[in-house]
Amino acid sequence: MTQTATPSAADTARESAFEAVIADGGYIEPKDWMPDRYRKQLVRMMSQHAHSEIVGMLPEGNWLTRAPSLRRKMTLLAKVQDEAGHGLYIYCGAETLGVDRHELVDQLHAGTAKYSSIFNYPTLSWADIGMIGWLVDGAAIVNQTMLAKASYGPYARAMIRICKEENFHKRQGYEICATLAGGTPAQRAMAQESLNRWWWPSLMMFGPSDKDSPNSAELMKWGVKRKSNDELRQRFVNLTIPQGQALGLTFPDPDLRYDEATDNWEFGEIDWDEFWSVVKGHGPCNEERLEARRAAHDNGAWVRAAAEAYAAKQRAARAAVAASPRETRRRS
Ligand code: FAQ
Repeated sequence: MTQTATPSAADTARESAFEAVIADGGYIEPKDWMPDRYRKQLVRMMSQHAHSEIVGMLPEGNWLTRAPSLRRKMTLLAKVQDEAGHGLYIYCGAETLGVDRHELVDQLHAGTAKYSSIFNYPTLSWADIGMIGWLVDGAAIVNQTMLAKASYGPYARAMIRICKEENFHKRQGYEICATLAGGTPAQRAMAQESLNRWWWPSLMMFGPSDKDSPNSAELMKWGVKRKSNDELRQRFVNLTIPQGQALGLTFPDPDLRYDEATDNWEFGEIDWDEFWSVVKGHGPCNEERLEARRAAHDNGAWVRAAAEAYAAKQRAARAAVAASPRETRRRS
């Protein structure tokens, strides 16, 4: 027979303090007490998010050598570097919860960690780079602007900074789409074909519908999520349809219609079988993406070894100075 320990007065007091901060809309900081589940949920979300930023470099990286002009190449290069920065930033944030980023990266390479489904689709044309900026960064901004109000301080602050850069990426992508949509018939067709492929996977980025989202209730109770998956998806659709119309492009959804009563763009049913299949590792590029990440990790082993050797040398030099007599220290 298992026995459940009765919580002590101290346990109850710290739990009440935690709940009070949440109820007040305040921030939980790394050294504050937090329930185990809260910590676990944040590690889960933040590690998936960090992995998404890192894996998300791959579809765009595919076009660095083929960007149509020097200007496009430079801006794409800067965007891909920004995504790397976001990943590192969020891994740091996750480490404030007591996990080691190497452990998280190992999970990614072992195929046991998740990352956003969207990055398992291929980039077949230059227009895809425009669509990723406009739609994928656009969806990420809608999601992350809310996460910037999350109850865990380091995550919320990371989101504020990241959203500023994602906004720039979105404009960059939209400008590519506008150029193609206003270009030759072939360029316009390329933009339309790309929108046809990226529209539905972009809607899937927001996760399963609320009724099938096992984590939402807990995350919303604790103020990590401030809006549900479906609410954010609807907001993204409402913002994006007029932007597509301004470009003269058509969305691949015969059920799309504006509902004046709710002021919402209603949309058709998402193919949830496709979504779960991609999440479970059977999307068009899942294997390729993981293989590329593993290879990058292996090829970067010498960089990590060199950085570690340099850090060890610096530590030894600092220790020698600290151990030397005061007189020698002043002269050196
Ligand atoms: N893909 O119970 P829920 C970006 C999983 S960053 C794969 O609803 P939750 C920047 C979910 O993990 C994009 N898996 O989960 C960029 C859970 O599995 P688990 C990434 C998904 O956490 C732009 C299960 O399904 N952004 O794009 C997906 O409450 C351009 C049940 O789902 C973030 O990570 C999916 N789409 O809500 C970079 C933002 N959706 O863990 C390069 C932070 C759900 O129980 C280029 N994350 N799953 O085994 C979030 O906001 C949330 O985690 C959601 C999912 C909304 C993604």
